[in-house]
Amino acid sequence: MNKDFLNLGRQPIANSFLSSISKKSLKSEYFYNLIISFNTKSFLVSVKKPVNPKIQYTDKYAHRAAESETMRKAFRSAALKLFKRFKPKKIMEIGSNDGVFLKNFPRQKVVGVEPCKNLADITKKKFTTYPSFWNKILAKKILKKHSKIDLIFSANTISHIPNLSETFEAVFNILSDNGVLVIEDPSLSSVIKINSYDQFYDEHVYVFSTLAVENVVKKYKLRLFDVEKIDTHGGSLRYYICKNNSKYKKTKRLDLILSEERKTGLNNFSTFKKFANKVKNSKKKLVSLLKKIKKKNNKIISYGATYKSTTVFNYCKIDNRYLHYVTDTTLNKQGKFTPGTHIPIISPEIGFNESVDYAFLGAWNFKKEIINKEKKFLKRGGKFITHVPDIKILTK
Ligand code: JHZ
Repeated sequence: MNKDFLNLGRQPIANSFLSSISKKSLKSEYFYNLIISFNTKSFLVSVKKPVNPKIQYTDKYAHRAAESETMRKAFRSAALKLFKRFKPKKIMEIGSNDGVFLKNFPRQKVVGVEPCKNLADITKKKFTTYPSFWNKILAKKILKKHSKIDLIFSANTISHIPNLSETFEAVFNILSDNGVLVIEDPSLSSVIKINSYDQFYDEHVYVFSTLAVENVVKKYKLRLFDVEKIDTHGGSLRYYICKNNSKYKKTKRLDLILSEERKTGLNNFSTFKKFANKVKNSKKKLVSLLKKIKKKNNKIISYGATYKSTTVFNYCKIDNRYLHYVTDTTLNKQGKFTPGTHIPIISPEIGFNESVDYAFLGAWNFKKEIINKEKKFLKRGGKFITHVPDIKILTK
């Protein structure tokens, strides 16, 4: 049974950065209600009514995984580690984005799957890329040209696909007998612990726990045999999944993480009700802090036009009454406006200057990288504001 625990209100598509805020374009802006539910049987946490993927993953898709140094390094080290452990002959990535993971392997060994045409167009020059959604029809098509796959990697993508049966059945069909599916996604345990409610938005149809992944894959003749904690995106998990009859044994760290999650209460609805109360408090505190700063005539901007901040801004109703603009290094976000709240997005070269007093860390998951890069800002008295894990002002 699905039980709702969090209502984040009326939200736009997190990646629908607007090119203009003319009456016409505002009229066509799409909104939906972002309600989060918990399944008392499988322990799966999901968006109650997922948005149609066809309006999310278009040829204007904004996110570039290679945009941060942290992620470039993380994907390189994942690639080397997985290659050493599984020695795959054929590697496929579901959601290959700008190729930041697959570019670490020889091109003849890899296949990319990427439904956003603008991204697939970039990588098809470097390796075979199918510009399609992942499903059984595509798996069949790939198998006509390639051998079965020994390593399927998918970072921040499986949690985005509403239809889990289609996803895992297609994986089963294309995976070699001792092949491994490796999934990385933000961990539910971290979301609860650090109150990062902004990990909930339209694309994150699921925020997985190990408990839920173990239950879900069982239905598709697959088996979770290992899991690993990783630092990315504020705390993620890397799940290792194989076919039921394959050679891999369940690891000790999987048992350990499963029991940690039971202790955290990820199998218990009351945990999520408590979390929802913390989220409401976080909203109150953030808005009151911004109001206080504005009263003193200080200039506040936001650092990083993340999808996550779409949730924060729309849930807390933060618009350009509070924030002058948002800075972001991604070229195709610059010159646009934030979804739902319509705050201008500009490049850091232009916007991150002497006039800024406070910067809200939209990209809080890159706090270390950003603080390291923006020492001058802090030195001259500039301050960062973060809402994770608590509302806090960060000074030098
Ligand atoms: P970042 C996206 O979410 C979408 P977002 C997606 N659904 C998902 O699951 C996660 O990624 C993984 C900018 N930036 O990675 C670059 C600076 O401007 O937290 C990015 O636009 N300066 C697929 O959008 C944004 O911030 C910097 O110094 O929440 C970060 O976005 C740095 C480090 C980043 O993901």
